Amino acid sequence: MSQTLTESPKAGVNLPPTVPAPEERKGLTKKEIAADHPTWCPGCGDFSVLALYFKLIEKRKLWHEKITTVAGIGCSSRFPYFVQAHGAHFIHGRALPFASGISLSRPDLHVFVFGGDGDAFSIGGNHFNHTARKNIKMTYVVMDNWVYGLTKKQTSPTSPLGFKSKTDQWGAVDYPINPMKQAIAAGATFVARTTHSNPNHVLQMMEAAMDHDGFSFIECLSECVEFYEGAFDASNPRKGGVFNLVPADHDVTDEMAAYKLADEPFPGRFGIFLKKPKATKNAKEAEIIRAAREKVTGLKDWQILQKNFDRMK
Ligand SMILES: Cc1ncc(C[n+]2csc(CCOP(=O)(O)OP(=O)(O)O)c2C)c(N)n1
Ligand code: SF4
Ligand SMILES: [Mg+2]
Repeated sequence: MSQTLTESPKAGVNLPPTVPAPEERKGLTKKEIAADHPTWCPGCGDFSVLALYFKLIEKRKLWHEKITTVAGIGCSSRFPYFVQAHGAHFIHGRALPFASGISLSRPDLHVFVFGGDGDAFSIGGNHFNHTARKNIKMTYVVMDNWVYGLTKKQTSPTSPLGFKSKTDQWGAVDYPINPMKQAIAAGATFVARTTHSNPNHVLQMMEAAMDHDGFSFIECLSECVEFYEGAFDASNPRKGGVFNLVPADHDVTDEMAAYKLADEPFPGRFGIFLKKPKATKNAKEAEIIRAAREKVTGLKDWQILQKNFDRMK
């Protein structure tokens, strides 16, 4: 479902008279979509991701009632608090099942999920795999800072070996997961990588993800200046690092080629690694519902119930 939302499914029919007709309706401005003042530490990478989400909403003329912003728990997961639209700050690691319900029941909405590396790959790791394999339409942005920020510096599943934290005083000994490999292997149909330090690129990736019909995943490096300062310097040209794009001749439908890109050592590549068409669970469920409804066309509710009881005899 493309989200160039310049029209309402109820265009001109059920809108209350105070709401202008769709053609007169202007897109939201940042001022209208920004809610509370973000409570992140000054300099946190998450500010950049939020600002670009506002920009996306402005640019693509998404209206309040067409956006759902969902998150779990963590610094990054505070995201929905700061967006003046419908959304949910849900249980730690459980943002994806909650968002799946929204996506499957309201195909007219675009569902955005934001969260951290702990939320996505520790406690929520199971849900990540299953949402990806089901190809449920939504955009999931993991703001990866390689640490648990909210709980003040524990090792996360993406922390590199040797990272000293409150849970690994002598340095992390567990091998980190690679979010891009994980997403590709789990069956995500859109997999991209970006970094908070390149705003234009973040916006580009979010737009492309939003337009993808399926589960779109973005790993966005987002520095925790409090507990992992300098983690991503090697990917930031302003800090002496390199920002290498996915090669122009990369075939985004080639899963093996995407996996190879994901295997490059840090700072790796930035851009769209994988994008392939595949039927969504949304489309499959819609078909099941359509076929079930067809079977009972013209029947009254009590006749449908009677049919069910007859079948149980
Ligand atoms: C069920 C449950 N377990 C543990 C916690 C404690 N907790 C809150 S946030 C968090 C991890 C946050 O790390 P991450 O998801 O990477 O987000 P960040 O703060 O780094 O953005 C943990 C362990 C919790 N709130 N609920
Ligand atoms: S603790 Fe880290 S992740 Fe959390 S708001 Fe501060 S800088 Fe950002
Ligand atoms: Mg984190």
